[in-house]
Amino acid sequence: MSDPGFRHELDGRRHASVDERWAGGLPAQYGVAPRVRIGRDKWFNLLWLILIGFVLLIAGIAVAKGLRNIPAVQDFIRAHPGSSEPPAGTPEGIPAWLGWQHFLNLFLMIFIIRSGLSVLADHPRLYWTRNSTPGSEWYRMHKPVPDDPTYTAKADSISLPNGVGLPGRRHSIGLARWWHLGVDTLWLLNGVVFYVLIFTTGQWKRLVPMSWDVFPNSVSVAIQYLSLDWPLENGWVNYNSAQLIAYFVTVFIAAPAALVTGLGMSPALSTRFHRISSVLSIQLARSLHFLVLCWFLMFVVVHVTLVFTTGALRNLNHMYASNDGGSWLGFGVFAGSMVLVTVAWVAASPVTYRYPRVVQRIGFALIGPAQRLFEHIDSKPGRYTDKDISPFFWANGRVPESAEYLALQEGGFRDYRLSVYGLVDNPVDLDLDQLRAMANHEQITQHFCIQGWSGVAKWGGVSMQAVLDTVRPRPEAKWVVFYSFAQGSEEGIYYDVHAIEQMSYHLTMLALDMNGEPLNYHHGAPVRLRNEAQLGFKMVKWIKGIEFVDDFKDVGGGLGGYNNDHEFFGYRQSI
Ligand SMILES: Nc1nc2c(c(=O)[nH]1)N[C@H]1C(S)=C(S)[C@@H](COP(=O)(O)O)O[C@H]1N2
Ligand SMILES: [Mo]
Repeated sequence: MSDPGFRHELDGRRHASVDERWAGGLPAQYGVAPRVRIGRDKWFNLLWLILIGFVLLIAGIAVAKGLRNIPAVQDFIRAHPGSSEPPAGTPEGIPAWLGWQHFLNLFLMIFIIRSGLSVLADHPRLYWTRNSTPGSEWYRMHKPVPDDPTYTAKADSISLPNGVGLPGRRHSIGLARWWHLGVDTLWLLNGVVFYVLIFTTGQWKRLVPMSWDVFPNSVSVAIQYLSLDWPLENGWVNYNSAQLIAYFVTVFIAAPAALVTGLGMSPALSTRFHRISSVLSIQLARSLHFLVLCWFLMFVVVHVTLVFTTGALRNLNHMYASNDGGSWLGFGVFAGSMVLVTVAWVAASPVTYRYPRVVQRIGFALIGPAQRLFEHIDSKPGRYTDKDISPFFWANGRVPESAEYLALQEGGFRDYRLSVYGLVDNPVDLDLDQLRAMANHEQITQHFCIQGWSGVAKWGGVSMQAVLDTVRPRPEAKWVVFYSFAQGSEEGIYYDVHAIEQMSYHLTMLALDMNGEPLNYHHGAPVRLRNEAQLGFKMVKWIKGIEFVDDFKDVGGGLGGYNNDHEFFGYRQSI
């Protein structure tokens, strides 16, 4: 075949660090204070909550103090002093393993929360439905979306300061995700060990409410705390009812909900398990995931405040020295652990910028097995119908500007040829008429961008299986490379590599039409890929060539895609 291929148009470099010039050297773009939509188009700035919360606290204290002068309330508090009797056989005290797990949990959650905020900042809007229509979000921390068809989802991402986000900079979603998903696996592991140990040692009895009187008791605790006349506590033996409910919700509701809502954003799982994904859409999952974060943040603030105001030394001895004494030992251990936390907190961003490939490798070692596993799940057709098609579909990426492409576009793509070559028995150059003459394949599916937005569209064109049947890949062909007319964010053309296994999936196709019209310029004219088991960045737009290879280490930077070479993404992105 005469075609020399497209590899020479790729950028052969791969980035090893993040500096000022990285990702086109785009300046940081900061968003606005978080706000929530009220009604149609009024926005409430959440910073007001600090003031409102303070006022409510003062008012609550006044009310509670008043209540305690009422004889009926005094009777109520006498009848419900604040805690239920612990069930028989409840162990006393906090064992050392629990202290260790508590610390590990706290330590890991810092990085999960920071990187999670960075992920959110990449599409700083939350929606209740799977359509990510500008203006329909219930939460945003960015200005309204401008009415401009060339505005991309990438341009809409914002930066977070280094110490807040992880890594904190614009377009570093790849690194944010390695942190988030990698540390998640450690956190889940810690959680599994915790579950096993609490159920084998009976410690669970201290965390699970066993009688209905936790409710009146927790009301009583709230009145006592708010009236600033606090009950006598003995957390070594038994938690008060409000504490019990808070711990129960955190351990048995919030933590599992974080996992379930996290997995609800996976393209591979969502396109396979329709029953679940029709209820838990990616955007609902994302919104709930955010609310779980809000719970954890609220919990941390109240928990830490109360630890320090209700007998700090004794409380710290419980969790950090497993004893019930009043010495400074627990405080010492706690202070030492905080030094570790501070060093890790401060170092995380600069270390990530200096050694992004190390972060990527560790992240992949941790979450890679799950990503590989989910990749083997063939997507299931038939989830969506015409009425599900999203009214708005974000566009992303850098449009093609080469003379080569513009000339083809000028001629209505009459001279367009799709070269399919490499390790195949029958390499072909297909024009659009030939592609359209192949069996028509149509699907209505949901797109999952790595940034977090989604949209449903109807795609028409050719199933990848039909292309395989035409070119007949050789047994050595393991990977399929898709080359674009468009440049990536920096040097070289955009490309991405897919496992050959996924090319035969039900929902893998070359799309020529979107929602019944030929693809437009922004969405990838004349041909783009759809592989619904993967995230959006793998679906190359403006395709000019497809090459079958046995290995991708000699393609571009060798990491399996433009974003992997340049922005530290991964090549398996089923989650
Ligand atoms: N050539 C090329 N293809 C690309 C991109 C790109 O930057 N260049 N961006 C990807 C990303 S990140 C996404 S989310 C989808 C967006 O497709 P859409 O613009 O049709 O929504 O295209 C993918 N394909
Ligand atoms: Mo994307």
